[in-house]
Amino acid sequence: MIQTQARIKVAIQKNGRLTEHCLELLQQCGLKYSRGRDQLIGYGENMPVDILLVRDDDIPGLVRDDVCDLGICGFNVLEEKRLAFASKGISKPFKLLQKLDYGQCRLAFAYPEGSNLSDASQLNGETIATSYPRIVEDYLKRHKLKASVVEFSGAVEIAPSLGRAQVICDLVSTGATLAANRLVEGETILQSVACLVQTPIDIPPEKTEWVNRLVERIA
Ligand code: PRT
Ligand code: ZN
Repeated sequence: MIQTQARIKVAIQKNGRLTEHCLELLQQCGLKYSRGRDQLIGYGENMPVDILLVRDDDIPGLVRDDVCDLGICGFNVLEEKRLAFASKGISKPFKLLQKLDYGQCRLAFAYPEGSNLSDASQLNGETIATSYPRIVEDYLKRHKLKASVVEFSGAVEIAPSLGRAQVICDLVSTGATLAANRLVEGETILQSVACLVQTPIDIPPEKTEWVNRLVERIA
């Protein structure tokens, strides 16, 4: 391992859809790392770069707080967290460096099959279930629609059959999950892909060379 005080930390998803892609990308950048079983840090052996494995939802905050220099997560998560930071008066919580070529999906409304709802313009007075309440509320505000938003942390597709909401807004890639839950896809409100972000805090000079090198290699 290269011994230096100035090790770069890159946060990636611990266990999910983006994990393998992120590890592969870092390996393609030439990074060799060692990681014990169940360890949440991979230590770079040939570069002063360590990998932190965390939940994707924690990545924007770790980058914003400069705990990690770089992070990779979905644009959907970044945008939801950006709006959360903005509501607390914190602007520019991270620098979006690059969109990557994996993790493609869209955040879209979906309506129960056979319902009289089929279009976002009909959303006034309805209840929408989503894991992305801030993005949905922002959309409603921009389109001057008044609907209630109820937050689900997962399995959003079940909300209409539970009677909890008439409409959902969730991530879609193939559409198979919507079909299996007898939901019909509507408007896309956000296109998403995995993104590389950097802390908004100035990178100290002893780290800049390796941060730049890594960012260039990823590009
Ligand atoms: O544990 P952790 O919090 O880290 O993981 P997570 O469960 O929040 O995220 P994970 O691993 O499911 O997804 C990570 C990221 O992958 C997301 O934030 C997106 O940026 C991206 N991604 C790409 C997707 C999908 N495609 C996707 N299809 N994330 C989720 N889905 C889900 C969707 O929510 C729905 O339940 O897959 C289902 C729909 O898929 P289709 O193919 O049936 O349409
Ligand atoms: Zn998550």
